[in-house]
Amino acid sequence: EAAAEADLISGLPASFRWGVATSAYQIEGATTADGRGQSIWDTYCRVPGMVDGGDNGDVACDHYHRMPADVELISSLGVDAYRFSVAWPRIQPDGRGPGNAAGLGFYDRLVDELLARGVDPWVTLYHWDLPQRLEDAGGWPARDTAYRFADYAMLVFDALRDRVSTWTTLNEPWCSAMLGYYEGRQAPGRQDFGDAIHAVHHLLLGHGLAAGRMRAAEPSIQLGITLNMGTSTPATDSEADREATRRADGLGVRIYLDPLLRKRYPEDVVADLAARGVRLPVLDGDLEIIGEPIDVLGVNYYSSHQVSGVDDQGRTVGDDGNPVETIVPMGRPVTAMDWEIVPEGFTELLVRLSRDYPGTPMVITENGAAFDDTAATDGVVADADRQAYLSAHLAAVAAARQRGADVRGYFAWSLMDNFEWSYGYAKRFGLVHVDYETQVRTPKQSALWYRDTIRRVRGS
Ligand code: PNW
Repeated sequence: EAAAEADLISGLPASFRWGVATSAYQIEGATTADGRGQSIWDTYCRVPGMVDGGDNGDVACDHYHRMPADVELISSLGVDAYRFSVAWPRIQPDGRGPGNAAGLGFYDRLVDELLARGVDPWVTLYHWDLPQRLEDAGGWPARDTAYRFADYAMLVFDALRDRVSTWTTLNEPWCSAMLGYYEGRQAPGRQDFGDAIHAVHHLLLGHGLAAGRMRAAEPSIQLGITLNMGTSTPATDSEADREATRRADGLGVRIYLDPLLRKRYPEDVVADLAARGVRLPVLDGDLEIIGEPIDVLGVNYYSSHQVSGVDDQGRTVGDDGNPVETIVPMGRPVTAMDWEIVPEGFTELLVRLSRDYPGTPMVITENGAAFDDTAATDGVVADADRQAYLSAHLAAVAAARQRGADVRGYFAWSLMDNFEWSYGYAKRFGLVHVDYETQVRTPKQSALWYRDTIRRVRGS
């Protein structure tokens, strides 16, 4: 198995881009330094019961104070690129107004450190840390937030555009909208389906407004958005299961990709929403803005799902009056997140995207796994499970390329263990182990394997 995977991985071209990824709130800490304002995650972490262990991002990996050493660590892995996000409340503490020079200064120095070591900076403008003031004014369900986002994007863009060529507007708008405003499992923890659907549209609008302004200022930039996606398959061939799968894919994948790449929302999704009494708040001209051409589609992949439209009582409509959509385990091994390990779902997703949405190159902007690592002993963290996960999924990417999917790069999630949102510090996704008592970083076996794999594929 490992040998077959290694063969596939060896077939990746020398031009394939390799990286590691993080996000601001998950690693930086220093949440009050240099005039940073409060974000919805600072607030959410303080609501009792929302985050495991009562954890928060106040200190995290203390990356804000350890950045040069962390860049050295990144460089030691031999990657081409580092994907990080900018914390909006460091740039605009209240979500509007002029840029905070001290906050911008941190990312300015980070970019310089990366470039000095030959690592290409990939900037993500929004990885979930909305300024709390904007949430108080309505958050993403409010249209104004899209315009605020575009203003913020231009502040960062103007500060870094002379050195940064690859820009991602949003990370995983599905999580922002659905987990944040419908399921309440992420900040700001609201639970209203209509609000979540309004958030979807305003996130996309914010992306389009920012993308249009960045492109107008600098036509040559590499511009993209990152979506989390998986393959949904019906649990059985029944009509109910096939319909539930269509709906899951509609709200998980097509409600984003159709407006972004075809300038329209999918008709079946619009009809499903109408049946639930909800409407996308589209104004004239919005789809033209959202459909601003992008150069790269960022794909985050962790798992795939088997979907059923029937609940455990045999019903197709639940107590809430909505059609049933349940996930039926496939009986695969799982990670520490309880997410099933389904590498072939990754291949299927990439091949399907390249067929349904041709012409847009893809980069894997996140892929990785949490496992219950043993603590670092004598400088060694033996994480064979993570290495096996990465190997299987890189091979899945290579297999998708052989079937015509235009995938140009891969970023492992994550550079180091960090604040895993509502799971706190208990879930470790890092290639590098972090001791949160001492902040000592120890590359795990998977990190060394990743470094050697990159070297081998490059042939250097
Ligand atoms: C992504 N889901 O989140 C995020 O981009 C990262 O910040 C995060 O650390 C990583 O994946 C691991 O969780 C997701 O429920 C959160 O399907 C939830 C889901 C998917 C991705």
